[in-house]
Amino acid sequence: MSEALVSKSQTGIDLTRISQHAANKPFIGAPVTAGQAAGPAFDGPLPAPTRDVDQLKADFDRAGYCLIAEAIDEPTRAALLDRVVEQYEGEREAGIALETEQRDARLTNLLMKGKIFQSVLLHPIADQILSHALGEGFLLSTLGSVRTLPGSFSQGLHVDQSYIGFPTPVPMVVNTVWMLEDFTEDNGATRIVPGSHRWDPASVAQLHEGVGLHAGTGLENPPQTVGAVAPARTCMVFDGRLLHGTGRNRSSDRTRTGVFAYYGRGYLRQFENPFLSIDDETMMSLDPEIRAQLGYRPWFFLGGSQIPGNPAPLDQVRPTRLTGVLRPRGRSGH
Ligand SMILES: O=C(O)CCC(=O)C(=O)O
Repeated sequence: MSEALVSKSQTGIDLTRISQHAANKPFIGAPVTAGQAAGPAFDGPLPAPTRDVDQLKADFDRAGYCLIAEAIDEPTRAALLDRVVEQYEGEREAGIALETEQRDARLTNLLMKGKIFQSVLLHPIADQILSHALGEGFLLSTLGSVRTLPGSFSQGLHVDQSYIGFPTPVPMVVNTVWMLEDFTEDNGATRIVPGSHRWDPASVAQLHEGVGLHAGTGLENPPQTVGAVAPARTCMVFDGRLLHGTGRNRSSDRTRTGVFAYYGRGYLRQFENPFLSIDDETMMSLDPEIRAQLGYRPWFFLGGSQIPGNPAPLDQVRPTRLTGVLRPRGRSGH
């Protein structure tokens, strides 16, 4: 991958030094300087896992994240973990595993890598938080996994929507983390800065100017962060403006595995282009509602088929009846 992905002039954020980082990670965000807090310390109790939807929405708004208790059942958790581990080993053996500065184990494009991954989508509670945060018609932007390994490094703090390049009064993207193992202080629980989604945009913009400092140096977890510590089967939902990053795994024998389903507003380009990343057979095997979340359903008049706002047929990968060149009888042309 070439050095510069996007220049500062295009985005307002200098991304020129994160090419390797960005190439290796499914959940892009410009890393920021981890040193000093750029906003007020979070005031109030940290969210605890719950299934109470009103509480979850309140936690999300207040702290920038919430924790859905027992979001998946045990057999699903075990099957997801098996598939992640097996797939990663397969990719490693094939010589195509992603190499990250953090030295953790990552997978992308999971809809292509097993039916089981559909089980973290269309979740009755998570989807309520997603529409609360992103409005109706949100899109699945990418589905991947991150497994920290004993000794793997912390990741640079970042916000998941930094490529947008300007502050937004509402989240443009939201990430969900499906914890397949306990997330602990020792094994690399995601580091977060509670309340940072509401920090003064100017301070956050300043932090973005700090792009360049990055993890992968064996640094300890950034000082102003807390670990998103929670038991396996919890789902953390967090605001795309929340500062966060993978934690350092300082255990000698524990891993920490999460599946990350990342969503954006219905009018925002997806991280992984599903029409280029998912083959036809897999696309047709998906629940139609998942296909709708991948972009088969228009968002108002955006993303329609042939006519603005016209939904694509859901019984085929691509519409087969497309109107091409037509002329009145008796007229010829080229
Ligand atoms: O692994 C984690 O806990 C966070 C992952 C993340 O933020 C990223 O890959 O951008």
